[in-house]
Amino acid sequence: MSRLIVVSNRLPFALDLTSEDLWTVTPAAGGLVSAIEPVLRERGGTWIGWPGVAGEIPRTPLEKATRGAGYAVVPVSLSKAERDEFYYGYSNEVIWPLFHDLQNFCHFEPAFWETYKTVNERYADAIARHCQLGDFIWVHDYHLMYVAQALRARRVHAALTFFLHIPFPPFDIFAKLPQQQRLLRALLEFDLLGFQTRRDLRNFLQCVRRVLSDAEVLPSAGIQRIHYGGREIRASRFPIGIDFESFEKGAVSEEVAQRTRKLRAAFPGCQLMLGADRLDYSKGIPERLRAFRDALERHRELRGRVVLIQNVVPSRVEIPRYHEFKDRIDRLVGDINGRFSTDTWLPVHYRFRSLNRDDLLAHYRACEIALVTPLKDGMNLVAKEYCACSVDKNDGVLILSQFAGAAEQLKPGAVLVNPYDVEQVADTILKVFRMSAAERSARMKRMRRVVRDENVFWWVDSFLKAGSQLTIRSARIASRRQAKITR
Ligand code: GDG
Repeated sequence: MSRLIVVSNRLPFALDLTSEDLWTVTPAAGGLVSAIEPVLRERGGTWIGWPGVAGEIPRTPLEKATRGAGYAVVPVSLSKAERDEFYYGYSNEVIWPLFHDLQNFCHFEPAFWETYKTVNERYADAIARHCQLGDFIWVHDYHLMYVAQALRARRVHAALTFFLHIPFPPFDIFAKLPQQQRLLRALLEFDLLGFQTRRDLRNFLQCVRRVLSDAEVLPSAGIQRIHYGGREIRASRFPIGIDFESFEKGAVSEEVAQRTRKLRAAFPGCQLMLGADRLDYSKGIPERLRAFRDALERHRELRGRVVLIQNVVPSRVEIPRYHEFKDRIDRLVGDINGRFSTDTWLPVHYRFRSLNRDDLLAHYRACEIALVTPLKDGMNLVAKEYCACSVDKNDGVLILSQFAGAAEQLKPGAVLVNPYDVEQVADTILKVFRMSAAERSARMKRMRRVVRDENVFWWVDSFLKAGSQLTIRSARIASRRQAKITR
């Protein structure tokens, strides 16, 4: 079995210097970490990434953070200017909004691209220093799309694989990117490219066809093949999953059961509806709040009988747009509670912080309805985690955005909505509020089956299977090359 080298922008924790000159270690929240951590913990390997602190990386806190992890950690450092232009700039003010179809939110600053390349080169250096013949090198996500090109320039000929966690946009939107050609050429330096859904794979292939006249997409039923620069690149869909068993086990634990009972008891006679997201404009939080407001306005039977628990995990607050976005959420929550609350009922319970795992699981288990309504999402793991934790008679109902990658797998059980259609979402809230226990259970059973079968280990196995032949082949070629040189 090859050694697994995972490369992602962030490590699974963040180091932070407090005002008292003390270092704190916070587990990173977010989909990528939730998915990769259990895999590396189980099979070992190396994780290369940035520990979230600009400037020099403090050795002792880093060692403390990684002790007992079950895998090796290789930190990559970023200066403040690099963090601003690579992470906040190109990654999160160009690629993130564009790939979520929100081109008006993009800040196309040419200097961002230069820093993006420089930082990708630093990751490439870290990989080149740590990888050995036969390693399975797996680069993750939109921050590191230039890494393979940087590695090829460093004469690394190993097989390189890449997975995109966010959506890939359709050509009409991708074409707005000033570096569209350079980015696609860089991506085609990988040997295997993985996407979340059929939609993303189709968009990517369409962009390759339209933007690169020297690339050829071969018609194929399974894994797609692209001929480019005398090489063959493979691309396919690998929908990411969750560690189903650990969520289900966690949800039935005594600790979580107790918190679940407490949460339910706090809202007698009400159905609980959950929103749990990172602070991000792609997650559709204001649209969801407007839909809830509309539901309370038009459907009086919901008043006093439904509560929306909206938890938002702070994220990227240094970017002004995220700050403004949080203000919008605060105002909407204030408006709804100001208009509809009574002496005994508050319609929205809103928190702006990260829940600990047991609390998060208790929320999943306690809430009869989950509102997962991103404007666009690569997958959305919250939707899957909610299903895994719906352990009481399969009684949870999932209202899911048709634009979340998860909709492709969960559509037989979820109630799909267009998150932009406030009235439709409002009517759907009423519909699921009235939904019979039998229908809820039948829908949830279907979803739980998919989430259980297509879990995170299945995802990793299918990706590794698709990539391992390439790794073995390139290791053989490299050792032949080495033998020739020594002869
Ligand atoms: C990216 C893509 C894709 C949420 N609230 C709390 C908390 N969470 C955890 C959830 C979940 C994760 O955060 C969020 O994952 P998502 O998948 O929903 O979203 P992104 O962070 O945007 O992830 C996404 C994913 O990568 C994986 O490929 O699905 O489309 O955008 O795991 O559990 N965790 C804790 N407290 C909270 O309050 N501890």
